[in-house]
Amino acid sequence: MILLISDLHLHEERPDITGAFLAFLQQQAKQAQALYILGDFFEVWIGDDAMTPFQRSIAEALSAVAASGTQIYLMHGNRDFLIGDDFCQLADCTLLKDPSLVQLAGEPVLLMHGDSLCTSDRSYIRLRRVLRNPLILFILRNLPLHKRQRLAGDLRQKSKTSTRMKASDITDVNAEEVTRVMARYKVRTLIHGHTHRPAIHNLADDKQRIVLGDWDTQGWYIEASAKQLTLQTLPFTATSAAV
Ligand code: LP5
Repeated sequence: MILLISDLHLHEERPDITGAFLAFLQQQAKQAQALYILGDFFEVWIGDDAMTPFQRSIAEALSAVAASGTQIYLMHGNRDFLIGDDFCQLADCTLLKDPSLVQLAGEPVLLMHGDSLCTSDRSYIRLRRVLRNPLILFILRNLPLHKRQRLAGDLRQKSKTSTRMKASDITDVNAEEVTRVMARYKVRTLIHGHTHRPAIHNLADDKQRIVLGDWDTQGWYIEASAKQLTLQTLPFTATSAAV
């Protein structure tokens, strides 16, 4: 069995989410062959050199699960694209490119964070292009810590203000972009997060787009068995239920 999660937005101020995730690691992930984390695992990440004790403890929890035999794969999200090799070494996980093709439930499945599919959100796509430019990434990684903290805070603030003004269809994925990407990678199934709109969308030609939900009042994960993919919820109290 393989598990996929996205958008936990882990941070110290949400011990309920952290607790649910640590329980998920013990109760579900330890039994899995692999765990895929599709971005925005942390609320914000400003560099491995700025890792807090809280973030370090999460890396150690992942590493303990990896030691029990579960392969852990991590994809960047729009909040934590500065996660680098030091974190991955500590967590014993492999950084996954966005997009990545993997074999799940007997077929090739495309995994993405999902932000790059939101092509109607022009100002975000422009910002993404700037922030993911290798030269800008190099500069950001080498800024003094206090400057990175201030920049991340400013960006969050601008993003909150700007997102409130955007129509709901602007911040969702663009249907044409989904069709284009799925055709390019020749897949019947696409899995992503980012939009916080968990659902299974049945598309033309027997294709499907499965959207993982963010962890807020409950958790979301996909369980991939040898034959099928199921989207499941995880109540923050105890056991999980299929939807
Ligand atoms: O995050 P979320 O889901 O709330 O909103 C996203 C888009 N916003 C973002 C920005 C992040 O929230 C902030 C990331 C901060 C931390 C990362 C580290 C940063 C590095 C700095 C330190 C080293 O991704 C939001 C989308 C929304 O998803 C839905 O898809 O709409 O996009 C925006 O709101 C962006 C605005 O539209 C444009 C804001 C312009 C800001 C211009 C500042 C330029 C600074 C350039 C710096 C080099």
